[in-house]
Amino acid sequence: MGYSTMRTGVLAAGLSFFSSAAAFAQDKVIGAPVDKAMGFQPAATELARDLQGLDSLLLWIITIITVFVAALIVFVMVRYNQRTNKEPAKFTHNTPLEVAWTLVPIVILIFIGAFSLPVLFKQQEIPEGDITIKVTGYQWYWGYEYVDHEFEFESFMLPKEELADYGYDESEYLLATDTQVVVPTGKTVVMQVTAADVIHSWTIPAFGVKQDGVPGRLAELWFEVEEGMEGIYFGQCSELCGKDHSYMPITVKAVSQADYEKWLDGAIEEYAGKPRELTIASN
Ligand SMILES: [Cu+2]
Repeated sequence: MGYSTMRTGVLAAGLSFFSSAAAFAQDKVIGAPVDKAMGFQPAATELARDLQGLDSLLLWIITIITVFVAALIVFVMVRYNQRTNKEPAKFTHNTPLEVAWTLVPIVILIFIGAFSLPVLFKQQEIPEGDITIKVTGYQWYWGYEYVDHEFEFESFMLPKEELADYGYDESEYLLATDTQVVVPTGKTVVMQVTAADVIHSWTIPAFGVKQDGVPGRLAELWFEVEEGMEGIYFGQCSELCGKDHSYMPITVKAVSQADYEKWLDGAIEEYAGKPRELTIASN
């Protein structure tokens, strides 16, 4: 086999791989950072919506307190400066005032806690998952294991020149990976997060999840992408883990249940996993 035929063979193999990858091109990118934007990425899960709601509630409370304190300072500066208030008051205590400025912050903190603790517990109480995926952080890439089907694959950042081959835009450099974590919408996904060398952190901002992967430990997070939110979501390793920390992004692709099963069958074949049990016309 001459060089050119060998090259053609490699190209053909590459192309057949890309032909499945090229289908990415139509996928809508939902969870990605936007240049100069300040808000959150669109919330794709209930958890993310809760977090964003809590954030705006806190922003209101912070704003009201800041404006109130600033107004008090300005009032004191104007009303009680040396010129307008020649004879300063001599008292040192005011019991009602002291009781008030102790009680009011307590009430504010209890109010905040009443909203923030349920959000925290919802994240931390891991429900029974429809799908379990174990994610392992390595220096510097991610490994994913679909535990129910006993197959695993790795996920590397795409170099600039390969983005187009996978259907990604130039602007998705540093975010897009060669393989994607594919999950169905409307299903509970439990991610078991760990690491093999140093501490990494797995996150998808649009899902409102982030979890450190610590070597020797298995932590969990969960999410359920809402139906109608099918698309691509990006995240990045969020725990400084060495030289290429900025080059181990995360790509999750949320698809419909039917597309998920199609992908799953292909992945089981490609990565030699355990076939899924076929449910006969039960749904
Ligand atoms: Cu890292």
